[in-house]
Amino acid sequence: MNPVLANIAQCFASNQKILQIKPLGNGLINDTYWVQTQGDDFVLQKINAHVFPYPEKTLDNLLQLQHHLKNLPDWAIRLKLPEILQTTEQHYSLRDGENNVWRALEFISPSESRETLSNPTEAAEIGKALGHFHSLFSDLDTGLLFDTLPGFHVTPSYFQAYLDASAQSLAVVEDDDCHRCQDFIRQHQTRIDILESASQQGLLKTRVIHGDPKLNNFLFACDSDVIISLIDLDTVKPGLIHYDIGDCLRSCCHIPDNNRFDLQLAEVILRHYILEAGKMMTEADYDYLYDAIWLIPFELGLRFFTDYLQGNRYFKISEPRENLKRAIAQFELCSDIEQQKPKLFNMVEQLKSCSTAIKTA
Ligand code: GN1
Ligand code: MG
Repeated sequence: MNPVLANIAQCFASNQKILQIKPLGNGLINDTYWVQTQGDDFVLQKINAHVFPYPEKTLDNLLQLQHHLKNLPDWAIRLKLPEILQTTEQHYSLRDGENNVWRALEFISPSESRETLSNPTEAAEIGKALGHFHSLFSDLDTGLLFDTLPGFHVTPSYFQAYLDASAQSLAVVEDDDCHRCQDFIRQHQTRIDILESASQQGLLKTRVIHGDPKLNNFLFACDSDVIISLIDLDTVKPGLIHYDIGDCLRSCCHIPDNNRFDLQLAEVILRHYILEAGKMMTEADYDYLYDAIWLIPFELGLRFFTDYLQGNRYFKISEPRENLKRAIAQFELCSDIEQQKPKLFNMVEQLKSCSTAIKTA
């Protein structure tokens, strides 16, 4: 066991003996560990301060969410959010000698995360869980949440960062793969501000969002299709539900072997999302669904590509071209979404009319 890590973990472990510390998950930003103790296990994380400029604020936001849930009856809550553990000195986080911020969270167990969806029942659960999350916090004042990551999912800001990076001397030599990415970005640049301009025009409402509802952030009960938790709450903040819907679908419906978009799964996820959260959705919310489904993978591709050009400072990598490959995969996914645009439009129209029928029944 790494003695430095063990020392930090012990600060959150009360008097429980620590048995083992293992890396947990495959997050690209924070360092996450599973701490096994003689008592309850917990999750230990070093928050990436280059990404989250005020790491402790992520905990303030989580406390706000927990507080909000305490005012709701138990039967109304179907998702468990992890509790924050305190240090022996009753702090929610600690700074180590190198000024890194560490925090510990409840290990929600028994549970499991999944990397691919294997059946429509799981997809339905994903849609329900995201809709339930949005509904649970739909009456939480967004002003109570700190913006832990300014500019997150604001695609025009990422585009500006890309232009700035491109104007400076690059950390890499441009090759054909780079040119493909650059061409793709150039061809689509007029669509970059679609969600932000709708938001600025007051067409889309700012609500409490998760920010990163990718498939492996939903925890399933073991050997079951039931979702019991939605984790990784650092990016919970005011934003558009479209960011979450787009992010959830780009992660759940991405077929990695060929970078195609699984329309059937998307339909199931969206239908169940709407069954849960449709009551808070407006006509305009439906009108921008296709744009969100296209834009969020485009944005992620742009973020990966910019990071590659800048020498991989943001996302963790295991080989130098990984961010370039990730960018190409996202852009190919976007192309497939574009190909399926008429079908996606039809699907949204049908979902909209079903939900109107339910609302007026
Ligand atoms: C990052 O660290 P992780 O994997 O939870 C990123 C998300 C991306 C995701 C892509 C704060 O999340 O926006 O969608 O990688 N989080 C942040 O895998 O930038
Ligand atoms: Mg995350």
